[in-house]
Amino acid sequence: PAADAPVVFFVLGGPGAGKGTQCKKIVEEFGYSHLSAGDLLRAEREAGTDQGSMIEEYIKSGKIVPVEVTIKLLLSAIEKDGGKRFLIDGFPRNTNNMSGWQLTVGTKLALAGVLCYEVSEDELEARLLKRGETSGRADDNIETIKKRFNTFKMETLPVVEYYAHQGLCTKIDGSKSVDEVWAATKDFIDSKEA
Ligand code: UP5
Ligand code: MG
Repeated sequence: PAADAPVVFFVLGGPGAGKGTQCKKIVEEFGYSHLSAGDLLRAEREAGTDQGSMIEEYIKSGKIVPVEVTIKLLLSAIEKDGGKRFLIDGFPRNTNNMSGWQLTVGTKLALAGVLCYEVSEDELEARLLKRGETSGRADDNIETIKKRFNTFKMETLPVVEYYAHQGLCTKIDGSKSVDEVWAATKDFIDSKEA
């Protein structure tokens, strides 16, 4: 990447691992631009287009939306934002997502690291069911939660392991309190800013 290319951190972890919660805190403390792939897809779904109903089907069944759709949303959000430091939350979720990113973004943005929050399924399930009481999210129900876990294990964990092999992945215990997870997250970002 060019020396002035914007930097990107991917933020990964199972459904409900705290990706969004911690990204918000990074934004407050360090002023990064936060793009949640899931939030962008949920917003696009509201458009009420054919693509919107297609996205809804994928989200309700805990499956990964075709990469062309997600990348298009991410790239237009990156461009619109115009920032220099991005957190991309919940992407890439499979190897197809990774190659799509490589092909379309290539070296225009510099991948500076991958944060991965680790939390047990029991804890994730409890968090998501609790959130489901008020979130209105189409995927915060027990059937979809199980499917999301399956997709995470089969498709996203290999991505995490790939980055770990590259020495790019920092794993953080996400099962502790929000403040404790934040302390570890802040240390990580501090080390990158230094
Ligand atoms: N909470 C957070 N931290 C806590 C802590 N330390 N202790 C106790 N509670 C904690 O947190 C989840 C809940 O836990 C909240 O109630 C929070 O208060 C509490 P949150 O910060 O929202 O966790 P997050 O990891 O962001 O959970 P989220 O549900 O957003 O994760 P998913 O990965 O499931 O959702 P996402 O929005 O990324 O994707 C949804 C769907 O979109 C996918 O399943 C897929 O169908 C589709 N998608 C794609 O197809 N492609 C993509 O690239 C991205 C998404
Ligand atoms: Mg989220």
